[in-house]
Amino acid sequence: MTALTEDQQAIVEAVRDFSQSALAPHAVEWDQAKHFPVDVLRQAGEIGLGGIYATDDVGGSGLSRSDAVLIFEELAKGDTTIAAYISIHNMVVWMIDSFGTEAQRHQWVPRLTTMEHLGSYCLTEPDAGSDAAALKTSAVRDGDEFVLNGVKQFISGAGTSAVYVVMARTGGAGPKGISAIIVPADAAGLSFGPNEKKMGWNAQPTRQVIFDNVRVPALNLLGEDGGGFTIAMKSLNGGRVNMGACSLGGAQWALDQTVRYVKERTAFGKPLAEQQSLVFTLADMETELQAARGLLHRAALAIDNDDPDAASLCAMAKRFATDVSFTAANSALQLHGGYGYLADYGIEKVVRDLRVHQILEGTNEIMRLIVGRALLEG
Ligand code: FAD
Ligand code: 2MC
Repeated sequence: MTALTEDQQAIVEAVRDFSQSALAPHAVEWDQAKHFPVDVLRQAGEIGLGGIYATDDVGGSGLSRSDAVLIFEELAKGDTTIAAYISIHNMVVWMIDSFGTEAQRHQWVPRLTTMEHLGSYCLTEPDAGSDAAALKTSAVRDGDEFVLNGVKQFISGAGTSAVYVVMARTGGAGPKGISAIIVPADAAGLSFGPNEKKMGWNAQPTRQVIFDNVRVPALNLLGEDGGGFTIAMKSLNGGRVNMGACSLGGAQWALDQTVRYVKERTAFGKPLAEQQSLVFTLADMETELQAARGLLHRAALAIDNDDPDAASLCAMAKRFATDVSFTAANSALQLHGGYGYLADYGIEKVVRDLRVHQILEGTNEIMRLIVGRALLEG
């Protein structure tokens, strides 16, 4: 990774201020209370985090994906769960901003960029997760409306979000039969399952989104009929890099805590920092996090440059960053001994939060599938 520009340094400092003052002091409490801090998300919107790479005529910040990696690492140092939700919200905003008509962009995006309205990304179904192109939720054209039926599973922000971008089947089997449709929360026939009980990510809700003859105007079709799978995948490329950056931020925070801790904690008459085996662990953590940072920035640049190998690089970066960050966070817990296992220290929360990054936005097995296919086809 090259040195930051002056603008990037200013962005990092502003986001760090927000993350350390508005997120970090509350992260443990929100996790325990399973509280989704919508008011704090609105504050994030006020400093431009609701539309990080959306265009400015609809309130976006117009930043690059490379800037976004820096932003998500800083946010995640304060609260990995909230950082990750802000990434999902940005995926939704980017989809409407990039593939929407002028009318759609102006109708939906301005209230999303301020985060007055929150967004949810609806791809996964109870029977279609990794094999996303097998999704069954249908959207049938009836005059100037679509009628949606089906169930989306594990939807982040569901029940609180105002705007749902839903990948639904408007045509035949496979990816080309899928379209992206904007569904507002107040559409009749739309309902939500209970908030799932989870290992981590407790400060944001995860629910089913249920469509029972939900009618929306045909004008809510995003992009072309049959183009929804490609839109969803392009959005995921950026989401995967952001999720890697959220992992990195959480793990970097845990490493920083651990460096401090081993200097203070004594055992066998000297600080833990004088045990060479522990220093080697810290050195490996630092090395792997630096490698992840480099790969994430390489992948973000590939999106910024519209490189043909962007999807593969994003998959590599997501797989690598989420794996090494989870391992580093788990090592941080180990080096804190029994205290690492206590909620007050915040480390066990980061371990729980980072675990799911190896599963969502495409499991790390699917990331290997994407990289492997590109390698063999290239
Ligand atoms: P499956 O696809 O059933 O996979 C099960 C196992 O089999 C995995 O280990 C997988 O890697 C492996 N596997 C499957 N196929 C292959 C293969 N070909 N080769 C090798 N291994 C394979 N989805 C959304 O659309 N929007 C959201 O906002 C959202 N938020 C989420 C939040 C949370 C907390 C969670 C847990 C999930 C969320 N998801 C969301 C869904 C998430 O993307 C899926 O869980 C994920 O893609 C995996 O799908 P699955 O759970 O159906 O697992
Ligand atoms: N970027 C751009 N285009 C892509 C792409 C990507 N990353 N992945 C696939 N495509 C295109 C692909 O090029 C093809 O287009 P075309 O026919 O024009 O060449 C089309 O999409 C179909 O792709 P495949 O033929 O590769 O489809 P297949 O069904 O074999 O595999 C797979 C697709 C497995 C890569 C995809 O289903 C996948 O990514 N699965 C994981 C699902 C996932 O990531 N879910 C995350 C849900 S969101 C979430 O978890 C949140 C927390 C928000």
